[in-house]
Amino acid sequence: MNGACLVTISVSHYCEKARWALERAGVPFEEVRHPPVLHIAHAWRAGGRRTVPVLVDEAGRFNDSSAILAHLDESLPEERRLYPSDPELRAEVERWEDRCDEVLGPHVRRFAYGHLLDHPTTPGILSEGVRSRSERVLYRLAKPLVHAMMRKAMRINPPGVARSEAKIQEVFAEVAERIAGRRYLVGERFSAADLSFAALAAPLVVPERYGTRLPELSELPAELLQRVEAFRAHPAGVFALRLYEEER
Ligand SMILES: N[C@@H](CCC(=O)N[C@@H](CS)C(=O)NCC(=O)O)C(=O)O
Repeated sequence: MNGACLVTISVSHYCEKARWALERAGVPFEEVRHPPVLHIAHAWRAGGRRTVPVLVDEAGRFNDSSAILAHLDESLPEERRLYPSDPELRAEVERWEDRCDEVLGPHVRRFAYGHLLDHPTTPGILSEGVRSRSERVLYRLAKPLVHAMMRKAMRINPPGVARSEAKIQEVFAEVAERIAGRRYLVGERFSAADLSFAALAAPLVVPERYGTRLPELSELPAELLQRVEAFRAHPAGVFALRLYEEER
């Protein structure tokens, strides 16, 4: 194998988490992007389950963003690692990472797609950087079906989107409380907790350095723009934007 391969849906914030960690670790890799739904066969083939990101490298196959971060950390010198060597601090980092992966991530995704799935910028963003011409064509032709499948799988409907917004507010409040008077979520330096929070919150605050194209603020529908502006002004949103400025 020549180097590492990251299988993604390019705009996915879990894929952004893995991409950020790979770039930060200085590991050369090739990103192979697929449109949603059409990604499933590739995710199964590469990682044995339907979700992306999947990293395939000489050491094996890693089919979860946290497993990818932990794997990359093993080959980094102590001072560049995302997980502290102190077991208690590490457990704390992993608790924040799990909270972001299991609660923030799915709710941000449903909230964002709830507002944007029918938006004119979405087809371009979901096929951004997809190399396979046949996949691009297939996505374009099957778009109504693909989007209907996404709606069903993520239960994207108005009450669901409202519940997701409330859950996001809950996690943002926890993060704001935690970072009051501190620079990072855990300990004195940037960790997997911070990276996970920033990457998984990114679609809400639209950082300039997101690793692939997000809609411009000026393109957002008014109702969503109003919420994005509020998230960007929230202490947890300010924290995510600072992490992107300083660490991405
Ligand atoms: N816990 C997983 C979650 C990954 C995940 O949910 N990926 C989404 C992309 S945002 C996905 O592949 N969804 C497509 C599907 O479930 O078919 C991780 O951290 O990697």
